[in-house]
Amino acid sequence: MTWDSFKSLLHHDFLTTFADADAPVVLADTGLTFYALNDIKVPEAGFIGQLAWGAIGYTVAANYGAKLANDAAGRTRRAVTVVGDAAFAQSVNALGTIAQLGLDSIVFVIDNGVYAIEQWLIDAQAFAENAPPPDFAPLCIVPQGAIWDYVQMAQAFGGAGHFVHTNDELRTVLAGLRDVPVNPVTNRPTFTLVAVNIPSKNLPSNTTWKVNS
Ligand SMILES: Cc1ncc(C[n+]2csc(CCOP(=O)(O)OP(=O)(O)O)c2C)c(N)n1
Ligand SMILES: [Mg+2]
Repeated sequence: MTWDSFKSLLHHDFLTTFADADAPVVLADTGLTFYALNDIKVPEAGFIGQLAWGAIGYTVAANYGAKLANDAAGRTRRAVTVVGDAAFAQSVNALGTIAQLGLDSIVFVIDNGVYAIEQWLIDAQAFAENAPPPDFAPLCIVPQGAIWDYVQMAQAFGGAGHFVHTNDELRTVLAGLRDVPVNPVTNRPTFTLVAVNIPSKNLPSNTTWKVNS
């Protein structure tokens, strides 16, 4: 899988299956997630991203803020977060609140094992195919992804979880996202977490200009 294939499948196999009036709101966290998604085509008021503060991890909690605001305005729109693995590690507990509130949110965690945007900023050459080792600065490694079990974590917080490693697996999960899981305790809708494995060295095509070929 690549950032570009993820974006393409998310767009064509899920987002465009909605009418404009009930189109999901996409929240792109700070990191490569923002750069990968900042040219995605969405209906009006369908995208949240912010680089003013640039804090990582806000889109897990902002997910239910966006959902509740739309509900209050009488609009039925799902909130879809796309968040990097390091950013997600800052705010994972917000999943519990989404389950408690009974919301049908979706959270894609991009499991690339690195603070990719930091490496891209300090030395983008590490992303080149023939870059000499060490590939990434030690500070850019995200340990959580290797330790955490995203599927069990989703279940523990009261939602449903998937882990996809290929485009076909992602297609299958996207096709099932319309079936909102129900939490057995609250008997209400709950979130779906989808961990998406993308190689550390992969970049969205709109960021590769910084890597000398
Ligand atoms: C609260 C906070 N802590 C640290 C940073 C610095 N920072 C910016 S991007 C980033 C790494 C993001 O990594 P990840 O979420 O895995 O995204 P990727 O670029 O790998 O997709 C860090 C640590 C920040 N912006 N905000
Ligand atoms: Mg990352």
